[in-house]
Amino acid sequence: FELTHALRQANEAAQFRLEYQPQVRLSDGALIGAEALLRWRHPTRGPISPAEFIPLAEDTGLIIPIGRWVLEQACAQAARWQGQPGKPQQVAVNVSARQMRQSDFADTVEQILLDTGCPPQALELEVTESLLLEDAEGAIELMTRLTQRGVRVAIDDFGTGYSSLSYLKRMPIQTLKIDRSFVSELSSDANVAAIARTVIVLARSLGLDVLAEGVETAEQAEWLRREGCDWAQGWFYGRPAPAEDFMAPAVELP
Ligand code: G
Ligand code: G
Ligand code: MN
Ligand code: NA
Repeated sequence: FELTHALRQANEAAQFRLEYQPQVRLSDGALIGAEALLRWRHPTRGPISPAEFIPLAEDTGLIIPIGRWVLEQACAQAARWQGQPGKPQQVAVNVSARQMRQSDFADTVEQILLDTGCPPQALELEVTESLLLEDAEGAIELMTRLTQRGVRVAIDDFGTGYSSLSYLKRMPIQTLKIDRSFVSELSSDANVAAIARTVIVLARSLGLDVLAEGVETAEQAEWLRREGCDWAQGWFYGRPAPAEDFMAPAVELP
């Protein structure tokens, strides 16, 4: 089995699907959006994790057509969900640094929004800290253009990369996503809890929304809500699912 060869054919052979994972407001459990996650099922090898094929797609440049397909699908889905009760009104899409460094990335996003009828406010782009560090000026320019359109930008996996706090105040971003490695150790490691608490305070001080990833238990959700975290995502609320199976999590009354 040759992964690069298989990956090259995957898009044309319609082996990709998107799944959507709910994101909720911690104060009342209301659905606020969903993250689109790419899934690849190979006819003989079965499901292959993005953790395995995204790095390869980045190295080979295949992430450009694949990432474009993901944006088109996610925006089309967000447009279909607009105004539907119980459906996400905002969709978050992971974009890799290589994609965003394409000189026509902003044009591509704007064209896809037009073609699909997706309101810019319904799209959030999840970028990683590495993008910001590699070419800070370019990233600021790009994100300024997109956010002026109304597209939201989130920093994904916050705290796991080479964070530079000085960039944060210059970056036109709206959301920090606390990496799930912090959430999973909240109750077992006091230092991790201190870091998570500090990220929440940092985000709020900068006027950013903060979302905790990988929330699996009611205890984690309650701790995060108490500490002032705005939003959460994780198996406690729902697993990633195809759009047609998407179910809003049952609202938890406090
Ligand atoms: O849940 P999951 O195993 O799908 O995610 C594994 C990793 O793959 C995560 O880091 C996630 O950000 C990344 N990923 C999932 N979908 C996409 C996508 O469409 N584009 C990019 N660039 N990364 C993705
Ligand atoms: O890096 P990114 O945040 O885009 O990755 C999302 C990844 O996290 C996906 O692989 C998704 O399946 C996974 N994920 C989502 N919710 C949970 C959770 O509650 N627990 C764990 N362990 N993984 C989760
Ligand atoms: Mn993500
Ligand atoms: Na993440």
